Amino acid sequence: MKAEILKMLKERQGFVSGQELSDGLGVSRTAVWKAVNQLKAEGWQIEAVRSQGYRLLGEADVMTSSELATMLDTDWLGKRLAYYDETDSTNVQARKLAESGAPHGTLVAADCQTAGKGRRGRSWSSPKGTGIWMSILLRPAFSPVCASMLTLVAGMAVARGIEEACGLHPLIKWPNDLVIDGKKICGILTEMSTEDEEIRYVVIGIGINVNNEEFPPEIRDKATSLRLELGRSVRRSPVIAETARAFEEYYGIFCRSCDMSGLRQMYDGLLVNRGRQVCVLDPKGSYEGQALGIDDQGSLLVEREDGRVSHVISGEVSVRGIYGYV
Ligand code: BTX
Repeated sequence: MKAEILKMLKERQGFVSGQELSDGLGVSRTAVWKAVNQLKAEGWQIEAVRSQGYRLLGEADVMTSSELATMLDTDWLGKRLAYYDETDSTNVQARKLAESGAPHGTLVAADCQTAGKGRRGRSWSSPKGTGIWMSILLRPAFSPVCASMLTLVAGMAVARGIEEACGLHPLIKWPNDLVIDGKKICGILTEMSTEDEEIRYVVIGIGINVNNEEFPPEIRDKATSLRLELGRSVRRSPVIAETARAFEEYYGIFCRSCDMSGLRQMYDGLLVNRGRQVCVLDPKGSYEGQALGIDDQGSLLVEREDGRVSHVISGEVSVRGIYGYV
């Protein structure tokens, strides 16, 4: 009911009477009053005037399940929503939900993570009230070998979501980071559970720095946030909503061929490494070359000095810029 009240208040510039809300929702005026009080407690500024009703005063950056539910304009992503004020890791929670039968498209989001995960045992800084820490649960029918490409699909969706929601243009550092001005704004962690060569589920974890004003010393030089780039705060739920919408679109294109062929050109246009000298840190021997773009399987194409082109597979190696992180 909170989500519906919020929607009605947002749609109206002025006051909505308690009677109108209670008639529209088929509940008592006391129930409306209680729900409005809960919304206020969540941080919404709602004015209540005895003879006129309720009016939304400002758009706060509150992230609650009712706020997210009103913002999401998707066909299947986020129809089931799990929201936590605080949790260890949304990927961990999404995996638990998957194990207990949660459906394809379940979206898990948190205001704060106490044990946010990066790749290979690294941690992800996820302080309260600052960022988007969310995971998408998928139950695809395609083969497990295709799953790593979902990281690339998600990266494109986040780039578009940020652009639509606040006008910034992040680029992708292959395969799983988004950067603005050479600094990391987003990281993506894709995890999968398989059985008998089939995918049971995939969890795509997305961390976006939104309103962080500072970072822990060890990442201060290489991390940034939308707020630091724009010089103003940004509401998180529209970024989530735009990202979810873009993800649905790109995932649909991906599923037609189960490879990057339909998205490759767009991906290459977002690739920060493209045309740059990179160092490929391969356990079998590091080498340098020029990043050309990706192939249909999502591998990074790197042209070496002797003209040979290597297809770098994500997960096996790291790619660094010659003069720094990108
Ligand atoms: P990664 O292993 O590529 O990056 C992790 C590294 O990035 C860390 O070792 C640190 O140097 C740096 N780092 C840590 N926190 C931040 C931050 N907030 N901003 C910029 N740099 C940072 C990238 O792993 C994948 C991260 C996925 C995070 C999401 S959040 C929702 C979901 N739940 C979860 O536990 N993880 C994912």
